[in-house]
Amino acid sequence: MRTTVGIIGGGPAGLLLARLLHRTGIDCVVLERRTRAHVEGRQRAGMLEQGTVDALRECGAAERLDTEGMVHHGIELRFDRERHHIDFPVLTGGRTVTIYAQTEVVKDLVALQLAEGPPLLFEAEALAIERPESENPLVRFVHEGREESLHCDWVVGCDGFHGIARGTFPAALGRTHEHRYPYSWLGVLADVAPSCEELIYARGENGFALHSMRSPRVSRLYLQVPNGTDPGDWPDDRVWDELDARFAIDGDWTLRRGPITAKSVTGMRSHVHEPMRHGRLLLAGDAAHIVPPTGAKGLNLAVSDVRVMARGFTQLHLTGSSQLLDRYSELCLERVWQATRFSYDMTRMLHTRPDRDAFEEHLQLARLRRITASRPAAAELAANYTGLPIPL
Ligand code: RFL
Ligand code: PHB
Repeated sequence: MRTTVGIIGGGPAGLLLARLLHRTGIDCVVLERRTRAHVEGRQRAGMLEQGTVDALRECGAAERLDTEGMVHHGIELRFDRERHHIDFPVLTGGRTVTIYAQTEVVKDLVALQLAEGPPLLFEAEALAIERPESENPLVRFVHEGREESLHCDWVVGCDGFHGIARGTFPAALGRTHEHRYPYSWLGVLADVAPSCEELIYARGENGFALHSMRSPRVSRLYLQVPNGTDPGDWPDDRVWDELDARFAIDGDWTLRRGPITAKSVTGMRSHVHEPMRHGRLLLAGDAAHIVPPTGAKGLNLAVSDVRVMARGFTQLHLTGSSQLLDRYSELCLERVWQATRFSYDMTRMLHTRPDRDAFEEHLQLARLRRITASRPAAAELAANYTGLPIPL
């Protein structure tokens, strides 16, 4: 097989890149090691920045998003039994975010790609990337039990945190920065209408809790739990009781309870790999960087990476200039580090460390009070949450 751009990974990054390239007439092939059902069912992100929504719209992938996505004008911060609204349009000059599950973004992109191309192979696992420094790199992969080669002009690793692309960078040329957090998230899906119109980020006495949603009938909730927690130790009543305690305010508010349909625990880390390009191999999304989910940035960063990359490939295709592609890593990393900083700050401000002390707790509350009392401080949060500009 031969193609211009070989894409490893059919998550949001790989699928959107394929769509953007296809729209400008650049041929590509996507290799995805899992089944379609698995990729479409993976329960993950839910918050799309305005720029992410715009990108999906521009490539004709927002028909369902535009009818089913829930536009949010802010978030609520809860601490000290008080609730505070952060108004995004007022603080950012009109920006909003949209709640639309990653599962749905992926379903929409898969359906378009299977209908219109370019080729998307499921159960096609990339084993190795060869000659990334040359002008004709190749991907060796297994599909339907047969080993095959995909000859490319370029290879893009959109293969997530556990993929093979990042490991292909020579150790001496790459650098990894990592931070691990001493807590995890227990995430649940519940068949019950959301208890609020906006997302609630709560700093409770026993730790963080987040109220999100998937639809007018399905709630998505998260609880900070210790690393190594077994979801089996959290029967439904315990989950609801703890959520109740962490969201508690002085005043009227009720958390609606309903049947829990899924429960899982996710560890939290920050991870950045520099650079994001080596020869003709480029990385995008979780393959290059991971942020803790508190800032809701992971999927949005994956989208901004591939937007920059698609611009670069388009420039090369139309003008023969590789100027943008040559700056790909530098352009993306600027925004990646800003999102890494924001996600780290949000996480540290809202979670309780196992080695908590009174000094740290006072600082957390002082940060939260500053945000709710000072318009510039709130505007800074709103600008980061709704998404910093893409350097294009
Ligand atoms: P993905 O989604 O991991 O996709 C990578 C794909 O590559 C495939 N693959 C291979 N294919 C072929 N050959 C190989 N050798 C391969 N190795 C791997 C995998 O099967 C997979 O299909 O990465 P991508 O595309 O970069 O997308 C990134 C996002 O999925 C991720 O950043 C977000 O889900 C993070 N995230 C959130 N991001 C947001 O922007 N907003 C949120 O609200 C948000 N909430 C979350 C989140 C992530 C969470 N978890 C579970 C980590 C909430 C949670 C709980
Ligand atoms: C989600 O809806 O899954 C979600 C929303 C916001 C976050 C993290 C996860 O910060």
